Amino acid sequence: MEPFAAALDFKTGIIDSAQQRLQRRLSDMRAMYADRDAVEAALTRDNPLIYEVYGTDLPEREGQVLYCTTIIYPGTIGDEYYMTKGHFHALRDRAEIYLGLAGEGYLLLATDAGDARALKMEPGIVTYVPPYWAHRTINCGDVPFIFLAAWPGDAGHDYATIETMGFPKLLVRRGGQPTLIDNPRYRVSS
Ligand code: M6P
Ligand code: ZN
Repeated sequence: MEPFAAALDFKTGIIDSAQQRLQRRLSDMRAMYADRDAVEAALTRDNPLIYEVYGTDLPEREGQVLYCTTIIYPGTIGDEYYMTKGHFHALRDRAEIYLGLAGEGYLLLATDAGDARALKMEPGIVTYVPPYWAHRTINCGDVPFIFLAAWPGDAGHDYATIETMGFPKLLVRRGGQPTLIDNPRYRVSS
């Protein structure tokens, strides 16, 4: 492989040489929101774009470091903020780092045993996802929340566990403030 450089625009999250890796709309992640009535009501109006990911085409194998930017748009479904699907790594002992670039949000983490943490993210904050922790990012602000992520090339994404179990905690807007509450659907199969 040849070494390479890329330009990352901190304001938009776009990496000049990178492709758009994915775009997720509400219909792609309806099982992720706790308030199913709010999901269905929102989908009768439109199908909002929740987040986009830009990344470079690197081999997904041991020894590589993959990286991408994520742009989560502002909004809520019911009172739950727009967020990523969230995942464990398929190889559970693989870690990840995030760097906040624009906007504000939270990194929500959880273990299989039901432990949960929420870390505030904003420009210049680096957060660390240790091995064995599932992770999801959430936009709690009024502008796009943008961050850079880097993780081992062989980590892989396990979405199915989160799709069926959910996270132990939810971040919701209460009195205009981001508030962490217990997830009433945790471990209840969707
Ligand atoms: C971060 C990284 C990516 C991930 C993306 C979107 O940028 O963790 O690996 O794909 O967020 O999150 P998700 O895959 O959970 O939808
Ligand atoms: Zn990850």
